This record gives sequence, structure tokens and C-alpha cells, in this order.
Amino acid sequence: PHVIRREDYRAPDWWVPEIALDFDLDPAATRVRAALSVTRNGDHARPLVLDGDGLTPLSVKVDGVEAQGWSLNGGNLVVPLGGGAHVVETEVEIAPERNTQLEGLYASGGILCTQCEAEGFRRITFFPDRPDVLSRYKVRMTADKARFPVLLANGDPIAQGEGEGGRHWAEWHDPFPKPCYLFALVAGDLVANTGSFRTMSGRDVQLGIWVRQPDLAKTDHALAALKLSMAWDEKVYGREYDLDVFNIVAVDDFNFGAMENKGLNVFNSRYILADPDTATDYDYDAIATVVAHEYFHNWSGNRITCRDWFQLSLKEGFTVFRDQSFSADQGSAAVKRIEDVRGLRASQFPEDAGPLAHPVRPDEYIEISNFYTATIYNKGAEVIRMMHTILGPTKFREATDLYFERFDGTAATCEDFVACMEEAGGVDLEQFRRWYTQAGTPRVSADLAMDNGKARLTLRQSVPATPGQSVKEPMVLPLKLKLFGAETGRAMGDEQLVLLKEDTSELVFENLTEQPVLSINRGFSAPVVVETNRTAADLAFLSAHDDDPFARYEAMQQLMLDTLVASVASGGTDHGAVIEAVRNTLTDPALDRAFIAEAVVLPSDSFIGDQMAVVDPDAIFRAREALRRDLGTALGDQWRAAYEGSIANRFEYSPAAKGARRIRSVALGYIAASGAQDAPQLAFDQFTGADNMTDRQGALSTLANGQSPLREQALSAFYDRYRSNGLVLDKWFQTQALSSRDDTGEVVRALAAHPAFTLANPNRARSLIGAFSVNQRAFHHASGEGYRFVADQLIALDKLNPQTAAKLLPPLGRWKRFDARRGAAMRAELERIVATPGLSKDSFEQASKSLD
Ligand code: B3K
Ligand code: ZN
Repeated sequence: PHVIRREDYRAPDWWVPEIALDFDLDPAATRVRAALSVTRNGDHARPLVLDGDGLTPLSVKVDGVEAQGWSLNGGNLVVPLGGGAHVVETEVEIAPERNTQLEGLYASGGILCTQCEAEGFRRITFFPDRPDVLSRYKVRMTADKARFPVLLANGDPIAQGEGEGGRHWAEWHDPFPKPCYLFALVAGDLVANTGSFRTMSGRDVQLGIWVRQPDLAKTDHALAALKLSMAWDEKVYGREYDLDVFNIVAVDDFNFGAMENKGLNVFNSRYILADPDTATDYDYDAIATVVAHEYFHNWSGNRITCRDWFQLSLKEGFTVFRDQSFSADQGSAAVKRIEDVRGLRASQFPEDAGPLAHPVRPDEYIEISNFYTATIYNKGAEVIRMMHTILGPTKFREATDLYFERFDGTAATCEDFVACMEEAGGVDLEQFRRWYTQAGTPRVSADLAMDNGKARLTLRQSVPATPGQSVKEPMVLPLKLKLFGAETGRAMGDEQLVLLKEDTSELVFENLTEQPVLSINRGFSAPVVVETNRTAADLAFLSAHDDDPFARYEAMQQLMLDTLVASVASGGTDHGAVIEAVRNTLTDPALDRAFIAEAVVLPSDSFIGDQMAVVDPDAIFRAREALRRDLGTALGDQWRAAYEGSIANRFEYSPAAKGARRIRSVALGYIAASGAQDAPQLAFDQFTGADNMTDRQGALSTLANGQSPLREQALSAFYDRYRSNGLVLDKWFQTQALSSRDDTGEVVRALAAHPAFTLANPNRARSLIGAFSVNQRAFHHASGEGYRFVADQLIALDKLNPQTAAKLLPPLGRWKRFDARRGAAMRAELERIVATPGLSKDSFEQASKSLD
């Protein structure tokens, strides 16, 4: 397969300033007529090459005349042109209902919709499908009025009317030049929850969240989040919305979370639909985050787009940083930071340590869809956050103002963004740019030593080798740190921001009156792994006294991790320090419950595994369960008190109420872990009595992990109640796939044959296959059956939907982290995938790179 390299970038041979599209919509056969006004870029004699994927031209015209001499080259249309400017018209026919890849124009539950990022537009019409070709779009759609009463596209509605034979039409114009990956249209039997927003300059924008009629009652939360996002972007970044309408459509079949098409976002319905009965607090939060993310793309992505796909993090890293800051402002910033770091460690750190590691700005790819990764998104966001930390909020804002002003209406690069940071921030980011070029998670060791009333802090950094990058240069690491007195608990001086730039560096603290304890990487100021010489007592101390909530959480996690890693290694069960630290946190009246709940949860099986040279899934599981049991037993009264103290009379969606539900489900988990006789009944009563999905699913998970007969009862009651709600059925599959029971592998294999299971819907595929493959103990069952099952499913899914199949492949690629037997079994499955006839380039790239 063909490798695309960043260094090969060349400006396009032809521009397309205008395009008019005419769709005659029909699920079985849609006619697409495109008229492109093209202009030659520079002095060259190369023909116009229009990307096409699976298209057959029915007609090709140049300047109104049937064209001569065009040809097809690997699906692309090559049209020789004589002059500097022409109008090129093409006509093709496509079949949306047969499009199982969900890329291009496709059908989802009777709705016709599009997904074009990254390279889906070429499945709709012939076009230079690259993000640096910006065009003004005019779109006309004709469709059967009864089946598709609503016709939407980008920009503003211009006209609509009736046609022949029960058909009708609509025309939309988008005044903002955009790359074709931002094109969208939707046709369907939809209704809208509408609202309006007055912008900072006093314009009224009509907002619409479009869904099928039965879902209308579940759209208020998304609409409210949209309004909050619009106001937030004005206040925090000075960014105003620029069209008269902003529409969002929810569809059930979607490869990703959502898509920021100009003025017409298309969403996976799981990130729109919510009511207390069907959505958890986690879902509510995710909806607000994704709505904000897609909205923020209007500036960071649409007004300023990417020059080429290697610059993807320019829009994604920055936009994730923006949505994280937005969500932090809606509730507890500390809890939000904890959640984001937990997510980074769960998905990005393993990626950076494995065969698919790549820089935030990659150098090459086979299939760009494989690069919508945690590295591009989440590490990319951390890189922006570090620049925010280095510049400070005021200069950072000046720098983003400069960036938006200078590059508005263009396709820019990561380098353009960093240059604005340097210019407006008055800082030199030369060495900092390594964050864009070097893959791998940096490691920092921090050793604090006392001598003669002085403390000497030695910092050392290293970046591990990653595929294609064996030698690494030192990075710029912004480390926030502070010392605390071990006896008094008092801060010894202010927090400092240290920029570690060398391999090694030393800091000396003088005139210390007591033994200091080091608090470092506060707020997770750098996305690195920190190793310190702090003792269990130091960590317990910080978990009770640090004044940075993230550092406090981190100290507790490190204490738990050290304890667990030691017991995996030696089988030891010295749990006293963790129990006392958890007791302190749990009973500290000054802490909010959402924070407490995060702090007392043990690190996951896989995060414990990430600390070990060779992952032993069974030993990790045993060690973690033993600690959970001891915590549950030793603090039985405290868990009961936390549980009883957080019962609500009725559902409310507020930070305080969310915190109460969170601690309640964590407490229930520990009560069950203690082996208390009444735990299953307690969970079952919560399950049946709950007035919201958070409590119901929390109870169901607890039961699903256990052996009680109430487990079956709850699972089948849940299924019966929600059998017609796809998003909730996903939870039913997922809960079972994540179960800690011994028989999870068999249960999951049986569920794959359940009538409600299908690979055709990406959410459903992810709810079973995706969830199972992150259940470390179940997936890595010594029999190797977990690997075989996942590989079978991925081979089947690849035939339908390569993008979603390839996304689910990385867990199979982590074979180097496991013992020889498991490793060989995993490799055998990867080899089987690579050898599959007709395998997509998506899955080929992921599987073959994972074998190296
Ligand atoms: N920009 C889209 C990405 C969809 C691409 C899937 N291959 C979603 C987002 O990041 O907002
Ligand atoms: Zn995005």
C-alpha cells in the first residue's frame, strides 16, 4: 500500500473557488451533478486530477461541452485542460443504502446523511479531496417529500419548493469557503428542538437540534450545552458565530463521536440524546463536551483549517484543549482534570508506548483515518495546555487572537500556530517544538535529598525509543512544583514553574526548617511519567495535605499503585497505608464528594499493567481484588455512611448531585467487594428503585460483577425495559463485557450471537468488542480465546466498515507487553488478519505495524 509522507506536501495544481452541487436523492440511486469552477495554480501544464472512490462518471463536461480525452486513474478522474480557468461538470450515481462504511453519503435509520472527514467526499463526487482546496458551496437537493420532508445542508437556506411526483427541493448556500471534508447534507423525517442565540454583536442565530420525533424530548440538554458553548467562546476566546443558522442532526450509525461540518454538525445520537431515565451523568457530561467541541471547531478547524492531514492536531489538539477548558468551567475544574488525565493514561500513554506510537504531527501514514488517535487529540491538547502554562492566560489569549486574525480563511499548519505563540507570547519555543516531532511519553525522575538544612532536587528526563525514532533529544517539560513541611503540613514557599530542558538539572532549596515533601507535576502540568523517591508516608501525607487537588489525587493513586505493584511482585498484602489514606480522604468534611469518589477509586487493571515489565493479568486482578476487599472490609462503616449519606429524593443534574451519585456507586462497589451478605440486595434495591440511569447502571455493574442470582434478574429486567432503545442496549452489552467475573469471555462470545447484536452499527460493535478488549483479565485469558474471538469479529467487521474495525485493533497489537505464550497467540491473530484476502488498508496498516 501507498505511504503518504509529510515532506512530500505540494500545493494543489488547481484551485476550485466555486462548486455547485445538485443531488437527486434516493437511497438506492442518488444522482450527483457537480459543477466546479477551477483555476490553474501557477505556471504548469498538469491536468486536473479529481479524486474519486468507487465512482463512475456518467458525463464529463468542460465549459458546457462534452469533454474529450478524460481518463480514470485508480478511481481518480483526469481531465486535461488548456486554459487557466474552466468550468468542469460531472455526473455520477451512488447508492447510499448500500454504503456500510458510513463514509460519504449513507443511510441511517431512514435518514440520508454524510460523513466526509477525512476522505469521504470523493465517495460522493469527483473533487480534489484535500483540506487546502477551499470552495464556496451551493447545494440543491431534490427528494421524495413524504420520506424526506426535511432537507439540510451547510450555510444558510436560500429557497425551497415543490417538484413533480411528490418530490420537493431545497437550496442552501454557504458563504464561507471551506474544504470538502466539511461538506454535509441531511435528508429525513426529522423534527427540531429550536432555540436562538444572540451573538456579541447582536445578531440572532437560529439553532436547531434535529432528531426523529420520538427522540425530541431528549434534546434539551444538548441545546442548552450549545448555547453555553456559544457564549463561552465569545467570552474566553472572543469568537463569534458567523452564520444565521446552526443545525445539529443526530443519527444512530456513526463511525466517530460527531462531525463539525460548517453550520450543520452531524452527531452520533449517543452524544445528543439524554434524559434521566436513559442517560448517565457520564453521558450528560460527554454530550456537553462533544457539543462544545464541534461548535468550537467553527473557528479552530473551519474558519482556519488544516493545510494537510499531517496537521490534524492543529485543529483537534487545540479544540480538545478548548472543550476541556469549557467543561472545567461548568463544574469542578479539579475533577475534570482528574478525568482527563485518567483518560490520557488509559488511551494515549499505551499508544505512545506501543507499535502504533506516532508524533503529534505524524511524518507518514497509509490511511489517515487511523490517525484520529489519542495522540493527535489528547496529547495534542496537552501540548497546547503546556503553551498556555508557559505563556500564562493573558499572553496565550493574545497569541490565539493573533492566530485567528492572521490565518482566518486559510489552511494552516501546526508551525503557524506555534509561531503565533512565540510572537505574541514573547517566548522562544524552538526546543518546545519537539513535542510535535518526537513520539513517546517522557519520563522524569525527581529525587529530593536533604543535606545540612538544604534540599537538593535532582531532575532527570528521558524519552523512550519509539518505532522509527531510536534516538531522542531532551524535551521542554513545564513542571509545577512545591514543597511542604512534613511536620507542620505548611507550604514551604510558593508553587514554582520549572522548565526542565536539559537531561539533568538540579534545584537547591535553602533555609529549610523542617523535612520537606515534594509535590511535583501539579495539575499534571506536563504529560509525562514522574518517578520520585517519595515514601509511602510522603504520599499519604500529600494525599491529606497538598493544596493542589490534582496533586492530592495523584499522591493517593501513586500510593495505591506502589502498593499494588509490590503485591503483584511479591504476593504481599500490606494494605495498611492505603486503607488509612482512603479513610482520611473519605471522612474529610472539607472535600467535595465528586473529588472523594475519584480519589478513592483504585487504578485500573491495565494501568497497573502499564507499570510492569511483563503484564500478568491474573496476578494483577488478584492483587487489585484483594486490596478492594480489604478496603471494603476495613472501612465498612465509612462506605455505608457515604452510601446512606448520598441518597437523593429525586434526580437533579448539578455538580453536587452528580458527586453524590458518583460516591454512592463507588461506595456500593466497595460494600460488594467486602463480601457483605446484603450487598446484592442493596444493589438490587438500588437498581429497581432508581429514578435515573446513573444509579441504575451503577447497581447493574455491581451485580454483573458478582455471583448472586439477582444478577440474572437485573440483567433481564434491564433488557426487557430497554429492548427498543439502542443506546441503552449498548450499555447492557458493555456492562457484561466489562464484568470481572471468570466467565466473561464465554458470556461475551454468546452475546455476539444475541439477536440484538450487530456489527453494522458502530456503537453496538464497540459496546461489545471494544469494551471486551479493554477488560484486561478477560481479553488476555490464558486460553487465547479472547484474542481469537476479537480477531474473528474484526475480520468480519472489516468487510463492512474498515474504519471502525481498524480502530478496535490496537489492543491485539500490545503483544510485546505480555508473556511469550500470550504474545505468540496475539501475533498469530494479527498474522491471520494481515493474511485475510480483501483486507482494507485501514486494518492492514494497524495490524502490520503492530507485528513489527
Ligand atoms: N473532526 C471529526 C473527526 C471525524 C473523522 C473520522 N474519521 C470529529 C471531531 O474531532 O470533532
Ligand atoms: Zn474535533
